[in-house]
Amino acid sequence: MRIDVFSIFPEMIRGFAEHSLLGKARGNGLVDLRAYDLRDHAPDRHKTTDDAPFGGGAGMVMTPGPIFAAVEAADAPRPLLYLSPSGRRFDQEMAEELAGGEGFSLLCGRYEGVDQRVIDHLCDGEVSIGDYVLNGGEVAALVMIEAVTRLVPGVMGNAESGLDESFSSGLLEYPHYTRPAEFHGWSVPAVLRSGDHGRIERWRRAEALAKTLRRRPDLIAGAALSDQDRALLADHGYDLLGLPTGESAS
Ligand code: JCQ
Repeated sequence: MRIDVFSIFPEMIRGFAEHSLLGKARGNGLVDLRAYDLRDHAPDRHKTTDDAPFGGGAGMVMTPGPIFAAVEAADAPRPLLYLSPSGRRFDQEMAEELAGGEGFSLLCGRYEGVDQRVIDHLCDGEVSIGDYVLNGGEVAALVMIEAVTRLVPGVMGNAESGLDESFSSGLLEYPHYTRPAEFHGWSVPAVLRSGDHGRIERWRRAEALAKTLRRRPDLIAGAALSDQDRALLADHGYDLLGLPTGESAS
């Protein structure tokens, strides 16, 4: 998988890649991550990549010339996605789509963002990682790179640990415990030490369902609950509004 990133701070991308699981994946040849410096395509000796906005106002806007030149010189893989708070929300489904492809590219803006003609005539889409404002697209690009590359077979240390996690089922994760069985007076739920794998599986599913109902009821719509799930929730003291109905059965 090839990922090209266009930024005036390419060292942010390179540094992260070195100090993450991505380092190994790149060594394996599984991920080919390339970070380009937009300043290399600036027209002047001051390496200017921004200018004042037409129409006036505060802040600076990234000029289209260096961005078009950098993307064309790299022959960047498509889709080329621009990171900004105005984009389509990045989620696990988009990560899975990108992980299933041969590659993609990310454009990171700074200041007030890029000239609109870059978005309209060079990029294939605009993506947001959430409803907050960052100083530039680099951190958002790193979030996308990590979420996508960990889905590429062979990238994670443990190939299986990526599969059973939060969101692959459409639900939040069940709680995890390890030794010691009692810590500062807090015990691990007895069911997990029972050795009854059927009961453990049902308990975990019930916990995941109940937690999702309580914290993220919006996710339940897309999770396709079975009749067994409904029964499990009722058994564990929850109705479909996420409210406990009484005493919980373990
Ligand atoms: C990405 N969610 C937030 C890009 C303009 C300051 O205005 C801009 C900031 C950016 C950086 O990206 C984000 C972002 N997803 O802030 C364009």
